[in-house]
Amino acid sequence: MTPASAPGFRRQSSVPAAVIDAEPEPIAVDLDRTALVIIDMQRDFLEPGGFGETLGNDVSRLAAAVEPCRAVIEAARNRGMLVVHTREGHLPDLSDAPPAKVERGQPNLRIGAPGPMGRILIRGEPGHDIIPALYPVPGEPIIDKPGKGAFYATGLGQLLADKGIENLLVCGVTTEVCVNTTVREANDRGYRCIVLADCCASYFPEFHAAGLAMIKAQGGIFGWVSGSKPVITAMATG
Ligand code: C5J
Repeated sequence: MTPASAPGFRRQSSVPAAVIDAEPEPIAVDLDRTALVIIDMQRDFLEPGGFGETLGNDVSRLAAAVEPCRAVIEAARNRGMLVVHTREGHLPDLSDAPPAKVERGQPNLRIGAPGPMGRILIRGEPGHDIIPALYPVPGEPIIDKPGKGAFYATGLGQLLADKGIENLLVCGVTTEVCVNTTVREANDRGYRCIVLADCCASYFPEFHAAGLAMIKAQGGIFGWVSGSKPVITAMATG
């Protein structure tokens, strides 16, 4: 990318409205320029019979994030904050799925194979959709993404630019895969990313912990780590 086509970096608006308790240190943000991004809270990852389980994972490990996500989404809606949902998945003909991604594991358990909730990780199938407890309300954008990061091959960057967003509150699954990838993409694009620890989850508790530790290490190398309660408090008062 040439400098002329590089994105314009967002500067913090002059009067940050709220301070969110976070690690490695509290962060002041203008909540009017902040979006809540819920990553891949899909049936394929959270429910038995989906992609997560076909990979051999214990999907019950992701359940802990559902109620904190629900509470933060409710607070964001009450405040009028932009809430964006993402879904990982592919077109029915797999034309957007790299063979290197598809050709892993047993053929009957791969992306596109039939499963109890339809074809695994395919757009339009029941398993691809967001779990009922966190279902978007009309008007909330849903970003369908073929990759792990929410910016790659999607309209997310344009959507956020159009809305004047500078900061992202990031929730979802899994902490070390799609949450981490999205935060790294967003950080490079100039967004302040605050990851809500209890609103994220992994099939591997040690990867959840490491995924959060990586973000906040070295003075917050990719972003900040907070939780649902400090963020809800900030939304109510900021
Ligand atoms: C994975 C995701 N883990 N949403 N996807 O394959 O993290």
